[in-house]
Amino acid sequence: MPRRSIDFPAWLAGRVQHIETVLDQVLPPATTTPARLHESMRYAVLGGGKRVRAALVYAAGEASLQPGTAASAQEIALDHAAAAVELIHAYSLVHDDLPCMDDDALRRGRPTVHVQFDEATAMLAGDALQPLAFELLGMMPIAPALVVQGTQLLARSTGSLGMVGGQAIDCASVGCTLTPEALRQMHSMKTGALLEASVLLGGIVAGAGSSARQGLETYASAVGLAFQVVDDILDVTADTATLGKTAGKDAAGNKPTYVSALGLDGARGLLKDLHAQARAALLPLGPAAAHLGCIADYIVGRDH
Ligand code: GRG
Repeated sequence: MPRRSIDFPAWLAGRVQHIETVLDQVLPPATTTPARLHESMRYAVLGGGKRVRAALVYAAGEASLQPGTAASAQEIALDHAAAAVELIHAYSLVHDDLPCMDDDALRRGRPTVHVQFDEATAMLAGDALQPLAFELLGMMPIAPALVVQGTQLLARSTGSLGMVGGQAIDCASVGCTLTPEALRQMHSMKTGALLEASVLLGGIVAGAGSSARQGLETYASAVGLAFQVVDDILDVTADTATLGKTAGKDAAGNKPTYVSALGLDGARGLLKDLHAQARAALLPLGPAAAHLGCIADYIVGRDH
């Protein structure tokens, strides 16, 4: 696709600022009973984050917009969809950080929710963020058939056949060596499914036709996987102490990663291929998909 001259950093900063406002508005006020639960939900969601998933919703929406549809209704629906994927993402991070999972004390440079509040509150915060996401989808002011499609997509992508299933495989694989294919399946469910759903949700909300959806699907699956490959590369390149790690395990010697399965050069090669696949899939969508192309560049080139 010929690269349009666009100011992507300014677009992204604008979208990030916008979704922060939307999230602030859709979350219950910290003063509403039960106040501690609402405070913890707000803490989990509003504490920073790159907002990649929201940006994917907006960019896919732009790429798929159908002439003649009421712009304001579509904008509201995209806001709801973008907020929904960020709420689900926040819930997954809160639960992933719990002592029964990764037992992490820091997230986004601050104490994790169970450290800042307590374990039961963190569990409930995640539990409450998830239905709030689906409530937002249910309130999208677009054709009911599209609301149903979007809701089903997000439910499927985040359940046992998607994100939660991927997490279950990840938990079960601690201490094991996974083949590159098994690793791909685990990550495409655990991390890729929500990233993919973000792209497809943007397309659905904006009324994308079947050929546009096909391009979005190919783009989304390449970008979803690329995100995890970058994460694994960053784990190693940001930590020289990992040089002696065991094949198939992460820096802590526990979890399988792309670097441990393919080596650093192999992982970088895979990343290059995925980037090219994502870019090529956007060609039929034309210049309207420029921001999606830039997000692929951003994901591949990110350093945190
Ligand atoms: C516990 C239900 C449940 C699911 C957990 C996605 C997931 C499944 C856990 C996240 C664990 C993790 C750190 C995975 C690595 C890749 C990843 C999703 C990183 C965090 O996403 P970013 O970088 O985070 O988009 P920000 O903070 O920018 O939103």
